Amino acid sequence: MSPSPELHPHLAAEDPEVHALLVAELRRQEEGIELIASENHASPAVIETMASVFTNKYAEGYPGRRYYGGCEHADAVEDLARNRLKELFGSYAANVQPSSGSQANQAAMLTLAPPGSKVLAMDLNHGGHLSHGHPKNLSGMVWEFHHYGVRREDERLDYDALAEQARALRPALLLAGASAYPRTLDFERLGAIAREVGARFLVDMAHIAGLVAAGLHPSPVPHADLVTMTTHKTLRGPRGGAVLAPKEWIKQVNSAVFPGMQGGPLMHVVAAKAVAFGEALRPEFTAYQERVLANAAALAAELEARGYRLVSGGTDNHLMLVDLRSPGGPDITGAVAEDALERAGITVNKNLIPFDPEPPMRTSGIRIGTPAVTTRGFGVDEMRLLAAWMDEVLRSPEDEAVARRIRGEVLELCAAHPVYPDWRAEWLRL
Ligand code: DSN
Repeated sequence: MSPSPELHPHLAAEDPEVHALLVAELRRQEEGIELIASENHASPAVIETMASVFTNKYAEGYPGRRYYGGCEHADAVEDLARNRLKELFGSYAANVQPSSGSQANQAAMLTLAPPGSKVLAMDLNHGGHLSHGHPKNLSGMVWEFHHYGVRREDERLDYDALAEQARALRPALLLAGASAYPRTLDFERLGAIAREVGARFLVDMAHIAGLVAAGLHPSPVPHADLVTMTTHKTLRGPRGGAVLAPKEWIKQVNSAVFPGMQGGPLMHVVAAKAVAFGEALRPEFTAYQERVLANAAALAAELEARGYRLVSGGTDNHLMLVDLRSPGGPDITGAVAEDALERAGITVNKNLIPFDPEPPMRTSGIRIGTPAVTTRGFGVDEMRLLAAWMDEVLRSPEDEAVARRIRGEVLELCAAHPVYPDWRAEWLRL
């Protein structure tokens, strides 16, 4: 049956080409299992808010001090977003305008470290992030980055070695936060190291913001000068960034975001951030984050029971890194695994593991996260199924019959756990 145009009638009439792509993407998300650790499914309310007339509004400046007229509703919605975010994390102040996590990071770094100064951050090859000083990222061009990593023996951060490195380097800024580190970060210890060497301390909590909001990961707010985040990962809001600041830094942060980094904020996204932060303040959000953790622990245990080695021996948070090349595993690259799982309807990303001999486009590992599948209602029973399916595909990555059979099972499971039940029924007519 062809898709119904009812939910986007104007788009369907005006631009059937884009409408078809939108429908195809909805179908891909509905009918596939999303295990990319940095992705999630935002609520219909968040998505509706993004598709709104706030996109038309220029609002350079901040509430009460704009460079354009007609900002009264933009002011009100940005105030709502800021106040909800402050309440969520117990922060003195917040800036909700960064369009991405990278821009939030750049604004925070501009605030805390003069261009050209030394910054000590986690190595991308050990789970850090591109915007933490990769030479081809703006951060690596503007600041002098040095990197710390995990210990070879247990693949965990070595805080003593990090402290030694910081004492020798005397950086202007210590930056903590990761996109592929499955263990709890000790922000108290990291803050103490920064203070000891006279560095400012910035935490990028993009991946774990939802867990921190729910009180399930220690908060960096008491220990850091500034905290940045994205709003679309565990926090389950619209795609974007934000900065938390104490009284002493907020003026500089605001001017680093605008005019430092950006012009007019994306007001439709700021409004959607207000909606998402409102959702995160409800008790159901804490229960959701508890299930994210329970699912990650269950999936990790199931994979280990099937012979897979997990980097650092498991997970404390929403993600795990699977080493596919170690004894007991399928001995394939991350790239082969990503492709094979995709054909079976399971989406993951290939990921370097610490000390990986493979290049980033091949890798020895995959990263798996549970935020999105938990949003659609998967629980521990579904984690058992998932581990069994993944194991079968990964051990026969070229076998099209296996991929086809498991694709069928994935479709059935997804139909039992729709992401957007109304849209699925009315729009896809599934
Ligand atoms: N690239 C994102 C991730 O997948 O972790 C972080 O920005």
